[in-house]
Amino acid sequence: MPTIRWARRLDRGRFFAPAVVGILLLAGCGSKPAGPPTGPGGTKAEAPVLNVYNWSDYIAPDTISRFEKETGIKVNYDVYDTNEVLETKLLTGHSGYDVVVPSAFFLERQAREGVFLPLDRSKLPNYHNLDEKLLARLTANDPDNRYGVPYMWQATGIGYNVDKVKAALGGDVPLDSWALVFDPKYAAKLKDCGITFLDSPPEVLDSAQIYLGIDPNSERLEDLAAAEELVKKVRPYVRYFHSSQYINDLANGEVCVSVAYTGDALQARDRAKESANGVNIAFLVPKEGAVFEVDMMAIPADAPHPDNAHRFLNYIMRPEVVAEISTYKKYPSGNAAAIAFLPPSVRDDPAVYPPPDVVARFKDHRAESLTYTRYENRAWTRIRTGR
Ligand code: N2P
Repeated sequence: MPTIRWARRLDRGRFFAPAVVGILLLAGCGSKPAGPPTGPGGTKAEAPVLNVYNWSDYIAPDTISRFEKETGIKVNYDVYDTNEVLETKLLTGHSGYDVVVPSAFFLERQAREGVFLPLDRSKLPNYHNLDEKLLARLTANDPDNRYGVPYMWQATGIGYNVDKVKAALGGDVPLDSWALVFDPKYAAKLKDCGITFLDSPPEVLDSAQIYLGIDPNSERLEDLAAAEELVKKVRPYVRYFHSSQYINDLANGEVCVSVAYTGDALQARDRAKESANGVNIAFLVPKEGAVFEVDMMAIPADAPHPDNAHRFLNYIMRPEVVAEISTYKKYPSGNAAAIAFLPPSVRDDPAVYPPPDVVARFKDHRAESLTYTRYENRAWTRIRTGR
């Protein structure tokens, strides 16, 4: 029963884990409620429900409904737009979610905290479709690829309105560099047409460190201070900090430069084209480099429906299913077999699948220690509040 209640809460987009724990305690079952009956093969039969928590703007329109139709499993689908929001829920526990999608460098430390269930590969026959080179690269974050299945990948770079930026900067246009947002000389000129930053400390501070030539994986406090100082200097020119609002705002010309995830900037490009509003959006991976991220589907250790979760992961690993997500959302997937299912307009778009010289500028990210993150969060609060 509690599972269904949780699902209803998720349906409404509101979810209060403490309230659920309270209900369980009041019912006199502090740990687990009596489980559902045992099914054939000795495994517990799960309720036909799946609670998915994914990034916003990160799935195709029919992905979920097709899974529901095929399996009879009802999916409660919730979204977030920062790793930080997801992490708070995962570290608190009892999130109620069956599938979550942290970036690999977040999954790395969450796994150390015991947050995830090891994947059961026997339930993932489509696993062989995944890109082996990417899987090997990911073992730095997820040894033996134990907990995560790569979903989509991207760089954190700059989405911009080509015409407005050129108009604001005149002939002096560094359209290949983080200087566009981190050099006050340029940021001041772009203030009026609108600069936005992601609302995530590592995304912005690591990008600032890359601009400064500092290793973004550094945990030295003087390196953090250097990034803080840099971002504070341009803070007066930043219109807002938000990690998804910029898609629409770039698309309709409300803002002109966003520190952005690749696919989100490209969605803005597509939305502008569809509405034929004359807005021309491009994405740049700065010459100094950019943080490379792979978002990983994983199953929380306390997921109420781990079998359904495996079925969902296996479904997403079908090449034609994930290719459709890449087609709609302009993110390359971690599925090598999916490439054959992409329309040429996506497969051959160098902004979606960047050429090797651009990929060479991607910087892998390792987990931060929780202590360093605390310092980083304090710096972020100082930046955001302007103190
Ligand atoms: C989707 C953003 C996903 C990329 N809107 C963040 N890792």
